[in-house]
Amino acid sequence: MATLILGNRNYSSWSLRGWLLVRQAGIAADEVVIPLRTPESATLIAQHSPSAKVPVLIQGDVTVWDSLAIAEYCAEQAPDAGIWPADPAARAVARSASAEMHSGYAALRGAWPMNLKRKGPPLLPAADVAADIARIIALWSDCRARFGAGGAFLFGDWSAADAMFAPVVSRLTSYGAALDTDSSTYCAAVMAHPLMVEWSAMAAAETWNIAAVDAL
Ligand SMILES: N[C@@H](CCC(=O)N[C@@H](CS)C(=O)NCC(=O)O)C(=O)O
Repeated sequence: MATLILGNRNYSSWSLRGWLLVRQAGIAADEVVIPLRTPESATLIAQHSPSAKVPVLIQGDVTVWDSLAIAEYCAEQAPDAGIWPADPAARAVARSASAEMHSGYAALRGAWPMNLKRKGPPLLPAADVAADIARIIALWSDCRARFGAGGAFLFGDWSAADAMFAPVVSRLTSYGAALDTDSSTYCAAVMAHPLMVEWSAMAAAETWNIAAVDAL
């Protein structure tokens, strides 16, 4: 049995990615949830993670401590799980999109932290956040147009690219971003995916609160 170390499900965007990937791969894992932004968080996470960040997947003597690395590990462990699209061209674009997500959109991530339980009114994005959202929408539209015909997700069937963007989908949904019909339909499909529904229900049941995030 593997172990998956996660942050609070309501707030930990990177953890959501890791969890979606591990579940898609069908890797059986005990889950350890560490609440973020408490005085003990860093010490508790550092007991498992060389980077002191979550998510971390531990399987036997292998430790994988980054969500994109977890995607690749899951793809190797479960080659038939569809972690990456089967078509090489689609796969190359899916990896590019995932890497862009992994290292980009700092304005959006900073201004609109993930908060699945958010019930506040829609927020108007500042210019730098709006620019990130515009780029994301253009990227989604390109993936869907070129590779999405077989299903509701970026490359048709659910893949690592959808897992990587799932926290952004949650942010655009919970902060009420104005979206075109196609992006809105894609976001609804992601939020309705059974794994997202399962994660969201667990997030809703959490009692930890991060006041600074809840105030947004
Ligand atoms: N590049 C890492 C980033 C992970 C990351 O920044 N995780 C945040 C939580 S979402 C974290 O562990 N923060 C540590 C803390 O808040 O103490 C990944 O993709 O897994």
